[in-house]
Amino acid sequence: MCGIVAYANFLVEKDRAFILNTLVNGLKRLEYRGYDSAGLAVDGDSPEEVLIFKQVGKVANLRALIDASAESIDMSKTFISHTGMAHTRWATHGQPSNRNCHPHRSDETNEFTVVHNGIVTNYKELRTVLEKKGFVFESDTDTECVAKLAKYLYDQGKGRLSFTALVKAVIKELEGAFALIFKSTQYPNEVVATRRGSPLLIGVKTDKKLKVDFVDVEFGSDPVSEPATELNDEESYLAADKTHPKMRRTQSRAFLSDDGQPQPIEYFLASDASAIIEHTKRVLYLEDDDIAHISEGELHIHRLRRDDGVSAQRSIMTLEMELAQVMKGQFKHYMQKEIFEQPESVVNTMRGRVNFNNHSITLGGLKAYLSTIRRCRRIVFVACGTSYHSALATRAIFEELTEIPVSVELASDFLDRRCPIFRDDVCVFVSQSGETADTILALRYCLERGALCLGVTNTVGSSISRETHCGVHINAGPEIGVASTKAYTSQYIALVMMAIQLGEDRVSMTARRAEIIDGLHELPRHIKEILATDAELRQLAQDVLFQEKSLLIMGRGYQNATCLEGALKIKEVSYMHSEGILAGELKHGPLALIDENMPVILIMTRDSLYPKVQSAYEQVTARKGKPIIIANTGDENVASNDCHKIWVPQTVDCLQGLLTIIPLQLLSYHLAVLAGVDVDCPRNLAKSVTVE
Ligand code: UD2
Ligand code: GLU
Ligand code: MG
Repeated sequence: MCGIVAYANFLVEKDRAFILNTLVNGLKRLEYRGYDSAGLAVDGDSPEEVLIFKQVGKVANLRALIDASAESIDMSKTFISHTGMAHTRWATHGQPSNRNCHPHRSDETNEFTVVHNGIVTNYKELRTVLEKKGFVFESDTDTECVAKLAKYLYDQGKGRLSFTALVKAVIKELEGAFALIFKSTQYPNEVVATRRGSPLLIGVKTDKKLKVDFVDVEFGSDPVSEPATELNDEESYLAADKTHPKMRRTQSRAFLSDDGQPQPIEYFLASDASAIIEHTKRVLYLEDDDIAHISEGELHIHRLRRDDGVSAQRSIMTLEMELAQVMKGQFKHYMQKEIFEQPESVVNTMRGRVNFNNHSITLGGLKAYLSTIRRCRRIVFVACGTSYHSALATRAIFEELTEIPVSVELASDFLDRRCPIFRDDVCVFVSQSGETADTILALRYCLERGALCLGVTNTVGSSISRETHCGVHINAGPEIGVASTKAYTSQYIALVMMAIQLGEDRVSMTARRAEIIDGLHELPRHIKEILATDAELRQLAQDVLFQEKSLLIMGRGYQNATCLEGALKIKEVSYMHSEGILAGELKHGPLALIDENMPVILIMTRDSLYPKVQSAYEQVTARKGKPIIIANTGDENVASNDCHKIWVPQTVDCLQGLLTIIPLQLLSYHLAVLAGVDVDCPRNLAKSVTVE
């Protein structure tokens, strides 16, 4: 989820200070993504030695740690060829701490070192197996098992596997998502990079012109699938692979020199282009299950499996973008980037927790507390702002699946009222940062009264995560834009998963739970469909809503929370007044606002309340209002209406709010851009509200 940088020089002499600087500066370029700790690995003075530096907090702290070691290590030592790698971490498994920092290693001699972005979901099983084999783990991370597994398989193969074959064997065992870089004292000056579901690219820097602008993918025979006995055969293919590397290699056409002699070259590997763009603009993006091997100046790309239908060439592209542009990728603002990240972030929230085949959910953080929670008198959600809306959005499904009374409280008001709280209450504190001051105060208040306290947060190691008895990390990755977008959808999903798990002892609701889990499965695809309508939404913002004074967003039932959250997005980033209105309340006041000039968005998706929302539509149009309707794709009744429409795919009622919020996030973003607002840092607001 966070940052990876690696650097390999071949026949280009560099000193240790330069190499360390290159890695640290690369990490600095990735700082904008957010992270909680940083680390790196470079060669020591002999080929058997690897130096690892790790530090919690900012990259500057890592820099300071390295500077402080300048006395004891020779910064001017030069390397003609070398590979080093670095990482910024956003903890998902294990607190942010020095021992959980990457790189992780196979053993005390640092034989294999690894940096990793993502989540290995089967790490527990791997860890158990490796512990049985005698490996002693040093961290709480999922990543460490990758380093240990590499060593285990290396030893199994009696050291005869090529680095590529070894990494192939490693990733065959991994489930989940990863971008990984491997370094090893067994393969000096070599590096292997691989990915599945997490981005990774390779920048190439050489004085020579590349012969061709692509690298051929090598589908050669797959050493790890050879029979195991092969491993023992001295003359085996594998032995030849390592001892006579040149015999087998076909040099990539791109790097062929005229005289066939090796040529000086540098490679920069990174999880995003901003880390390397200052060094080279020629980059190649790896595909899932590519295994890139850099050795002796050559780059070879292999596939995990042969004939899997993936293109046989990786093109080397020239990045034309300037640094500032690259930082946000194709996006102009973090808010926009984070909105568009949602097809992936929602998957990360579910990763390793949802089994779509047998329709079950396991939230590791709640396991030990399930029976206590099920016995509680009521569940009280406490949160502020967007997090409060995520609790509102899931209240009904919580009540339905658990049959426990649920209340949802704004933290400040909860404290003002000094709400009665008892030992048999379960209180759930929702906060993206885990540092929201009002929510923390409410948490301490409930702890004092003996309630069981749960946290739902995006930040491992945050105050709320630490001070609650148990909880769920939403694993949405760092969120930088002040207006919360991907954290909202991830919180929403985390709460739905929680409700499903709490209700799993109710046989009568098995089908309902299965239906919701199927809905969760479709979610990324549905979100992508909506994101694809962005241009239309921008047009709508420009033609219809921009420069209006006010905007009312109406809906009911499951969509009430969407109305409130949508209105919050619009006011916080575009400064336009906006109000979310429960459609059932229209005739009790808000209807007075309606005339032909008042902009209204009405959420009219197909659920049990559809007829009631239709009546709200009638009430509005009868007053000459012209609502923009958010409706389900294919709703002919809405299609025939003479009004602006925003289409969203239909899903299970309790998940529909995950989809209806997306066009509102996009509209608020476009309205903000049109109004010239600094979208990522709207006036008067802070990302994490740590004051009361
Ligand atoms: C957790 C651990 C992981 C491993 C795994 C075992 C972390 C961050 N994750 O992943 O290392 O042990 O379980 O299956 O270490 N928690 C709170 N308050 C909160 C959020 C979480 O107390 O606001 C607790 C939670 O009860 C659990 C731990 O923190 O004990 C980690 O929660 P998680 O959601 O990351 O859990 P999981 O199973 O994904
Ligand atoms: N899951 C790994 C960890 O918690 C990697 C997290 C990341 O992507 O930074 O250490
Ligand atoms: Mg805790």
